[in-house]
Amino acid sequence: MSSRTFVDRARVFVRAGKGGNGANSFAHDRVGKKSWPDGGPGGKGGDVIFRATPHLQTLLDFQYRQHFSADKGTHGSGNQRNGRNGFDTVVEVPAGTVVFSLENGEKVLCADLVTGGQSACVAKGGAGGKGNSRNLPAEPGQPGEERTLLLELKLLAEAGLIGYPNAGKSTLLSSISRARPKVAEYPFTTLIPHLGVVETKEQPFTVADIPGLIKGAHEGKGLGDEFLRHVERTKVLILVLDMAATEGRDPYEDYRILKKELEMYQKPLLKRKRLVAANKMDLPGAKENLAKVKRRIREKIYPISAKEKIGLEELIEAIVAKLKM
Ligand SMILES: Nc1nc2c(ncn2[C@@H]2O[C@H](COP(=O)(O)OP(=O)(O)OP(=O)(O)O)[C@@H](O)[C@H]2O)c(=O)[nH]1
Ligand SMILES: [Mg+2]
Repeated sequence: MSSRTFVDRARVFVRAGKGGNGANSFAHDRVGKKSWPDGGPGGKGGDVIFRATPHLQTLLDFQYRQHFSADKGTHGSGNQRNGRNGFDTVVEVPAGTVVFSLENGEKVLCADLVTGGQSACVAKGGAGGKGNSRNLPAEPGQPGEERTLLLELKLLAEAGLIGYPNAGKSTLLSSISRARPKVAEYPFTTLIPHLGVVETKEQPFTVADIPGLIKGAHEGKGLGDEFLRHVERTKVLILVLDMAATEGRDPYEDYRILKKELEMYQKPLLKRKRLVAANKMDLPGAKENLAKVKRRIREKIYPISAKEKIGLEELIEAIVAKLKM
């Protein structure tokens, strides 16, 4: 997917159907001497329903269509006949879409549609009005709910790659899966998240490669940190360090800053199961740096070369083990 077709935010307007009016009707006997009320109730207005589908990966369609409304209920009629209920409008959204409604400028969580098939009513159709058959005046149908909704897509991956730009995240994803994100020797090559499936005999799993993080990302530096939302749902994070320090930074400092940025984005991300991958071990200086870093980091570190495909099996095994925990 290109950065033009991957869209992970949208604003839409939904309006449910109005309920049909209750009928104001009178029945008469044959000779026309007696009459009695017999108005039936109006039908209920249709709901607007959002349903998650695994077949969509982007909110792109909502750039072209933002208004969704449901059918109205029809009016009741004489002889106590009910109006017909309005048809619901079902809108498909990608699995992983979080729906917020905007109420007085505040974002209120409305639904979290995580798995395919899951659905939520985002605007309820108005009730039909009662007819006059109860010896009370007929009532009009109620209006359907109307809302402004904000949609946010959070990708569903089991593992997420976190690292500085150029650390080799996209190279790693392409070495362990069939995904082919762009790889280049300049920072911020990856602008949108990419997903790949790692086919292991035991347990295939999905990995998300996201844009690089830098110091101050939580203040908007670099590409900012908002794409971290795509790893919010992962079970394991893989911190990818450039152990050869090809850009002159200290790999231990990178580790510290990445953790800090995770914490600043959302504290629980720091508690997420995690692995450290020391990348670019094929380059000079990497071994020495690894030895230094090992003295300062208590976590187990997996030395790899994403480019030369070294150490990847051990890393994959470790990810599977964490996923099973
Ligand atoms: N020698 C060597 N080079 C690597 C290795 N992994 C990645 N590279 C190189 O490092 C550069 C950056 O790789 P990418 O995979 O694009 O890095 P990234 O982390 O995805 O970068 P952003 O998308 O900018 O965040 C490319 O020139 C890769 O060829 C490795 O294990 N060894
Ligand atoms: Mg990349």
